[in-house]
Amino acid sequence: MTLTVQQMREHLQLYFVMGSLNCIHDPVETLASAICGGVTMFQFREKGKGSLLGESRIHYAKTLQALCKENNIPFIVNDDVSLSLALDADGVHIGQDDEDACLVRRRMGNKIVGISAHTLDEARKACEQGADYIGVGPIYPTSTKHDTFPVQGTTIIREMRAMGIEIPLVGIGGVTQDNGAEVMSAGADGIAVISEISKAGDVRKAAARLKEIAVAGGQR
Ligand code: TZP
Ligand code: IFP
Ligand code: MG
Repeated sequence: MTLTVQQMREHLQLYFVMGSLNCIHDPVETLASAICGGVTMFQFREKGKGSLLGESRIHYAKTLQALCKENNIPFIVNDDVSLSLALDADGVHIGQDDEDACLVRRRMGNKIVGISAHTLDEARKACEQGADYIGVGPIYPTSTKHDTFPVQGTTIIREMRAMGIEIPLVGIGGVTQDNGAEVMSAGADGIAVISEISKAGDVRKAAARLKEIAVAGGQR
């Protein structure tokens, strides 16, 4: 899958990140409902104490990947380049502490490589290293990830855009139906969420509402 920058921006509109531990409903049903609601990209982020391991992790990943494939939604693997390649996934998302980004770009060929960036310098470096998009956050307080960078608010997105960072960008961390519009108007191409979808009583409805917010807020 080789995407244009414009297609990348469109896929980022509503980026659903999920692990089985984040779900209050069955994870496969959660993703299916989220897709019905309109998510545009998916990240397999199966991590933490009690997450699936070994064969069951692979089987589960393949089930979610098949669901994404049927719906033309890029399936991105968090952290694990080898798993992404083994599954022939659409890409990988790496943080600043993961494998060297230039090496990851080489290993992934022209597949999607997303990088977490917390500062202007990290954003510039991610661009040089060949990232297809960056994830910026946490924008708001979140209880989903504990080892996060300090909360930055939407200012960091505005600053990156003002300083000429044009790369496709999503805001992540505590993004909800109430604040998603602020993330978009700061200059993001999309919003990335875990719990606002994975812990919603009505998953499809939550995703549909977030999608409307992302589409209405798109600036480029
Ligand atoms: N990276 C920065 S914040 C975060 C990740 C993976 C967690 C986002 O989860 P939520 O539930 O959408 O706040
Ligand atoms: N950003 C993103 C993304 N995913 C992560 N796992 C992360 C930061 C820590 F949504 F892809 F941008
Ligand atoms: Mg990581």
